Amino acid sequence: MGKGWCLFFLFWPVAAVVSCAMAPMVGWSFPYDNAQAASNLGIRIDGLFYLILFVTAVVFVGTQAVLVYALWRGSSNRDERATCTHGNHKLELIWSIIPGVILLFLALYQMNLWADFRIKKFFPEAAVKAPIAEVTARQFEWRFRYPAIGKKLQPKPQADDLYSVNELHVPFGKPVMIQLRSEDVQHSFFLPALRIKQDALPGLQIPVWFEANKEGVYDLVCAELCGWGHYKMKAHVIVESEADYQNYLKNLTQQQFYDGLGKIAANENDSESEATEK
Ligand SMILES: [Cu+2]
Repeated sequence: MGKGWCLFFLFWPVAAVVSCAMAPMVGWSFPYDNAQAASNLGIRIDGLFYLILFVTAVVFVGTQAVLVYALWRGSSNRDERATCTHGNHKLELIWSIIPGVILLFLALYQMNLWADFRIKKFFPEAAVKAPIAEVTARQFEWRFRYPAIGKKLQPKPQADDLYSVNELHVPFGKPVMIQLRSEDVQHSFFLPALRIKQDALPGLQIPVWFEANKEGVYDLVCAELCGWGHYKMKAHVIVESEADYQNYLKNLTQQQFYDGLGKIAANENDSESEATEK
């Protein structure tokens, strides 16, 4: 093999490392221009991601360096011949034990985060006691059912529940929980900016909690190929102050229970009260 080929095989790993290092600068990394995750849990998940990226990067660079070295040495001295070896016990042990130890470390290291994210026992108590909404995924939209102001979300729909489609409002700076359902096929509730992702399965009600740490409008998408209109399941989560959130619920209540005669009815009451005053 000529030196040209050595350079060719050197070029690709170098290009991979350089493009990876540049990714955050050109917006190829995390969503929203590589902004920090919009939830505290998301920031911890990013930390785990960077740790795994670091470990895999070290292994990748190390193995590629050895490969290029072997190619270069082989192409430099035509008299030197490689020897064929088989079943090197020592090597087998080294490359089994080292990855095993690394994987075991990662498995143990992420357990707390996994528990906080997925196991209901570890969810913040306030969020578990008062889920803010039931989220129902269906072909092809997201439906949200909030309890009436001052009431708790019930498993079955209530007459005074509030509804919205493709727009979920939540207050920021406090943990909130939703009950996730699917009306038909398997969907997946994905908030990229908050690093929250949970499958929605027919017949199950799955609790999902998150705590948004920044106000903003974030994408809510379906991360499961759920049918021809899968791409349409693009909704928004509006993270706002507690006051704005309460206002939203009030407006929703007014809109939803407006019978189309509200103003006339109010005028009638006025004239009646005027009549009684006279
Ligand atoms: Cu879907």
